[in-house]
Amino acid sequence: MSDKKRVSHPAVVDPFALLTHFELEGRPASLLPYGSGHIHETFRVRMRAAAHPGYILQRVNTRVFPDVPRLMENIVRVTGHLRAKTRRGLPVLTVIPARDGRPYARDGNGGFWRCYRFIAHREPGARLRSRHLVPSAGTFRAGEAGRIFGSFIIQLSDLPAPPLHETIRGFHDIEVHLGRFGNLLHDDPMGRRKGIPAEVDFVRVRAAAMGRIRDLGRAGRLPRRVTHNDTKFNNILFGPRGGLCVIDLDTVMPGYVHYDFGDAVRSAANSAREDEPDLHRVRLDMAVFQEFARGYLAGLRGLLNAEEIAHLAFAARLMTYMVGLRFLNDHLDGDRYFKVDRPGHNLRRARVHFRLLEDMERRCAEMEEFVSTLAAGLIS
Ligand code: ADP
Ligand code: GN1
Ligand code: MG
Repeated sequence: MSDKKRVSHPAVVDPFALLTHFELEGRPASLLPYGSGHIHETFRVRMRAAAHPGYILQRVNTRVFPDVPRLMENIVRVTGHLRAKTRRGLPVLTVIPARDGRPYARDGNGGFWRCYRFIAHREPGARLRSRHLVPSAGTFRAGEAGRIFGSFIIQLSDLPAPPLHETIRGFHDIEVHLGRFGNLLHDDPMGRRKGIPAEVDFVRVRAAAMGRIRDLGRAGRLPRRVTHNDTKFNNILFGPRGGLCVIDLDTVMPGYVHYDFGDAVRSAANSAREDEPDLHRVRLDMAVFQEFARGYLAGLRGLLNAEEIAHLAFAARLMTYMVGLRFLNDHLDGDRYFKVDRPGHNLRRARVHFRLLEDMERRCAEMEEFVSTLAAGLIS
């Protein structure tokens, strides 16, 4: 191999050493991998002064977020705005700047790191603490989550111009994901297509119906708002008395409320884990769906118009389909996007979502009716 072609092995980056780049209060004591997010490498930093809550250090996934300066520009703007709007005593995600003033630091390998103040919160019970798990919400927490995600839209509804950067292009554009699916089936880079004939049919027979939000949006019938776009249930932190705050602000950008509503329902109202091995356990938890919807509309305080409300129940089906499809695409593509623990992990997640969608389809009249009755003010 010529010198030109030789790839030098990057030095292993020591996350603890990275901490010296940031303006920390006091001296760090330890650092351990933390949380169950699918995207970034996340560490919890504890300080020598035990009373200090510590920090979250993240190596940003640049395959998913290629433009970190713009990503962090969004997050600084959004957290600044939220801070001004949030009730005293409630936490807001806080970016810790690097010593050079930027909201991120670089390592010797070109990697991007960022640091947040650690927000003390109540973790799910020990039974639920395994990696990659999204615990089903329970009705109280579902209502809280709805209220918090709803208020989040209100709080950001007067974010001053300019518009936020689009951090992932076409993130919730179903045509983008279906297009990718077609390409992956054609190229079949891992030879996995033959193992998923039922899933291919499942995706295809529903594809046309899933364009509804996109089409309404294009026709100018849905307002674009600043939305969170990753309203997975574990992106809300809870304290002993209820919800504390929204985290994971990487995808806050213009979108439709349907994406937030639907993504939250598919994660909170799944009676089983996102990667549940026993598909018989996967069903829609209707009580959780209802409490989430109730909280969401209460949090939004009448902001949504009739057209938006009319498609909320559908949005739960759309996002269950879309997230399932994204997992399936990643399975076909060799598991390059979502973190996985084992071979077939993404396929398992896709199957769980497709099963959940089937249950939503069976019960869609009940879901639709609940939302319209709720919106009509007949349910307090
Ligand atoms: P990902 O995009 O990989 O999901 P997140 O930003 O959601 O990354 O962080 C992963 C996990 O780290 C969260 O689910 C949460 O458990 C924890 N976490 C993130 N930020 C904070 C914070 N500021 N305080 C406490 N825990 C946090
Ligand atoms: C990812 O980042 P995290 O783990 O909260 C993903 C979401 C998916 C979710 C599926 C930026 O969420 O879109 O719905 O996994 N985030 C990104 O669990 O792709
Ligand atoms: Mg997350």
